[in-house]
Amino acid sequence: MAFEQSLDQIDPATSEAIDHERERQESTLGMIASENHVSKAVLEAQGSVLTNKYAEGYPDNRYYGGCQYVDTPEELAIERAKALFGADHVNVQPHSGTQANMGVYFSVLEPGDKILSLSLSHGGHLSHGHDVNFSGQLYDVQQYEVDPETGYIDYDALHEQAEEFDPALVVSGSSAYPREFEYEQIGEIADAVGAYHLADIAHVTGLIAAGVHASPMDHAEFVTGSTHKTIRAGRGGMILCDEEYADDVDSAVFPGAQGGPLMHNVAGKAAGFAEAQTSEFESYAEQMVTNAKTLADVFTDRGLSLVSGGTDKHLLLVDLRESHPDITGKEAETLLSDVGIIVNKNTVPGETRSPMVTSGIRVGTPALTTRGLEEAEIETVGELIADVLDNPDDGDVHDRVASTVDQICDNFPVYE
Ligand code: DSN
Repeated sequence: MAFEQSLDQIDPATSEAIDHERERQESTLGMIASENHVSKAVLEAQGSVLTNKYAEGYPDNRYYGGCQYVDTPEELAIERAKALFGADHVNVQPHSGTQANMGVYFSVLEPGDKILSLSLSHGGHLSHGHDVNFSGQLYDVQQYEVDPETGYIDYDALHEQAEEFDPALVVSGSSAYPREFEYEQIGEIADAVGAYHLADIAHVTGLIAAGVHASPMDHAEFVTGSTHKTIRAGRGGMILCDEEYADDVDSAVFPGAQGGPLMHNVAGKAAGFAEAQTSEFESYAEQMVTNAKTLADVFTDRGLSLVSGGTDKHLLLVDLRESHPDITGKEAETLLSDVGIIVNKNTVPGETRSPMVTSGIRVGTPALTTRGLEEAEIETVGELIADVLDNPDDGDVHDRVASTVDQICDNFPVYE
């Protein structure tokens, strides 16, 4: 009976693709800043029979029968997130960070309301009001930028802009800004203009959970995040907020923006949050940042230019225009991918190339740190990256780099 058959019997092509992807993850150095390797426990939860269950509603208040067991992981995910982030109320049902932002917008904004957020090419995110995203189409969005000289957000300039624009919501948070956000200052700016403050901590959930970065909870009415990046839990998003917004947020997520929650992912969030409560996770989060700072030092020594001159977190944004004007971000991504180092091309502040070409690369340490790489190995990886960029046409260099990448991957397996 087909129902009893394994994936490779039913669908060999898909089965093979999964095997290849597992092998690709083992045999390359994943340095995409938003990616990580989840534990076997999180994989088990996400691959469980919870995928079969519909559970519209919230614990103890569902629209369908048979929800007595799915309530447990959702309640645990909520309680653990409350403890990790110091939140009054948590919703763990958003399918992604973007869905979490949608939930906040739908809870307190009307179409046409004003949002002030960081520009995508200066490190922001599509769901913060880019015109190709629902957020830019539904709301009246103005964006702030980093200071062109320093690469840091200029909070005085942001305050002036907020006074002039008079937004209903100010968004802090980013996908490619290498510095810690000053949540307190942004909260004060939002208060001064009568706006809500949404802190989107998607990239730094793990750093905040571990206490490596300060929590925005006291300075923002809403905090959103994705749950599979630095925090390494089940894939998806979450919203944290004060109790007074709890009902509005919950209704905005379901039934406002979503239907049935993905209970297997909610269970993955519960499992990952349990891991994030351990001292081992604190060490992991500290090491992610140490590794990124180590990488920044190597890159700087090798003449690469970093937006803002370095990093406070798990990622670096390399601006290639000065050191390698003839290599685009797209070409750098391909050159590195060919030797087994996986990064993504990224726009940089003042970008003149298209987002599909770009002048920069974003490089992150979450996945390598999960594999166990520390400063010594990260220094090697940094030198390998610089070697490839400095010798884009030298096959001997590329062969040497690829062989060292193989050795590192063999020495630091993900699951085996
Ligand atoms: N795609 C994610 C990133 O790479 O930062 C954000 O959603």
